[in-house]
Amino acid sequence: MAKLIGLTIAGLLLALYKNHQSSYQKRLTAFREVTPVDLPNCNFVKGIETGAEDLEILPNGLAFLSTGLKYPGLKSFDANEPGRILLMDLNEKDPAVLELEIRGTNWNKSSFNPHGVSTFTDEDKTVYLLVVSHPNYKSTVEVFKFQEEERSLLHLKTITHELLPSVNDIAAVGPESFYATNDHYFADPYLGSWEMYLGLSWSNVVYYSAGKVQVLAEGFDFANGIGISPDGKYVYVAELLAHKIHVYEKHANWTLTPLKVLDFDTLVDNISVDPVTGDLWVGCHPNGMRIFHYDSENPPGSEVLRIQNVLSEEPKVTVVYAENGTVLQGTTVASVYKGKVLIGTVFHKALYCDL
Ligand SMILES: *[C@@H]1O[C@H](CO)[C@@H](O)[C@H](O)[C@H]1NC(C)=O
Ligand SMILES: *[C@@H]1O[C@H](CO)[C@@H](O)[C@H](O)[C@H]1NC(C)=O
Ligand SMILES: *[C@@H]1O[C@H](CO)[C@@H](O)[C@H](O)[C@H]1NC(C)=O
Ligand SMILES: CC(=O)N[C@H]1CO[C@H](CO)[C@@H](O)[C@@H]1O
Repeated sequence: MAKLIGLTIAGLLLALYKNHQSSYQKRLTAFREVTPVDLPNCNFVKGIETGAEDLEILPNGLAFLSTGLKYPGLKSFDANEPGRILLMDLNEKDPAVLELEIRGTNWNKSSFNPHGVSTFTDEDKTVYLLVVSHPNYKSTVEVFKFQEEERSLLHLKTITHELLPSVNDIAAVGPESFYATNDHYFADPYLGSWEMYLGLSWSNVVYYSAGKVQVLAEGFDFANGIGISPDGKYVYVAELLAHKIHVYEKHANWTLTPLKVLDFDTLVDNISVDPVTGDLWVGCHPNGMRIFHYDSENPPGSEVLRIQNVLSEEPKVTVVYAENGTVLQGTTVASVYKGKVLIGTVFHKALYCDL
C-alpha cells in the first residue's frame, strides 16, 4: 500500500512537473522559429557591444541608451564593468555614441546597473532622465538632469521604496513622478526565477509620486515595457510571458482602467510610442528559452513589431524586422526617428536601419 501511495505521489509530481514544463515552454515560446524580415541599409551602431537594453529618443533627435545591464540569469559580455548611459545624435549622417559623464556628489559609478530609461521635459525645456538601476541587484530609480552643452548628466536624486522592489521599466510624467512595472525578478533572483518558472504572476504596475506609491494593476506574468500615448490619455503595458499588451485608460488622478488586451505569439518586451503617429514599436523575443538560457550556438533572435491604430477595433500589427540571432541577438526595444529605426538588445549590439 505504502509503495502504491508512493508511486501515486511520484506520478502526480511527474504530471505536475510535465504540466509546468509544457506551460513554461509555451510561455517562453520555446519552439518558435523565425521567418526572416529584413530592412534596408542596416548598420551596427559603433561603440555598442554589450547591449542597449532600453533607449529613448527626444523629439529633437537626441537618443539616450542604457548599456551594460547585469541581470540575474541573463548573458552579459562585460560582467565586471559598470553600466553607462550613451548619447546619440540621430540628426548626424553616421551617428556615433558618446558616453555621458555623470556628475554629482552622491553618485557611485561602480555600482551603476542601468535598465529602463525615460525622459521628462518641463516647461523650461529642462530634460530630466529617469533611469532604473540595480546597484548590487537592488532596485532604484535615479533622477538626472541632462546638461546638453556639457553633454553630461547631473545626478539629482536616488528614489527607493518598498513598493518599488524590482522595477523593470518606467514612464516619467514629471521629474519625480512615474508609472513603473515591477517584474519581481530583482526582489530575490532565486525566488524570481522560481516565480518565473512556475508562472506565479507576482508582477505589477505602480504609480510613484513624491515618495508615495499606488499599486494600479497586478497579477502579470512578468510585466515589462510601459509607455504612454502622445496625448497622455492611455498607458500601454507589455506582459512578457503572457505575450500580451494591455491598454489602459489613464485618469486625471493617475489611476488606470483596463480597456483592451492584444495577443501575440512572441515575448513582448519594451514598448516605444512614436510621438508623431502614436504607433507602438515593440522589441520582442521570438524564442524566450534562448534568451533565458543562452547558448552561443543557438542564440536568441530578434523581432520588431509595429502596432498601428491600437485603439481601433482592428489594430494593424506588422513584423517590421525579424532575424534568427545571426545578426542581432535578443532585441528589447525599437524606436523611430525621421524614417529610421534604432533597435536595441539586452546584451548584444544595436542596429540602425532605414524604414
Ligand atoms: C560603490 O559601489 C561598489 C560596488 O558595488 C562598492 O564596492 C563600494 O563600496 C561603493 N562605494 C560607496 C562609497 O558606497
Ligand atoms: C479616479 O478617477 C476615476 C475616473 O474619474 C474614478 O472612477 C476613480 O474612482 C478615481 N479613483 C480614486 C482613487 O480617486
Ligand atoms: C539563421 O538564418 C541564416 C540566414 O537566413 C541562416 O544562414 C542560418 O543557418 C540560420 N541559423 C540558425 C541557427 O537557424
Ligand atoms: C525598459 C524595459 O522594459 N526593459 C526591458 C527590455 O527587455 C529586457 C529583456 O527582457 C528586460 O529585462 C527589460 O526590463
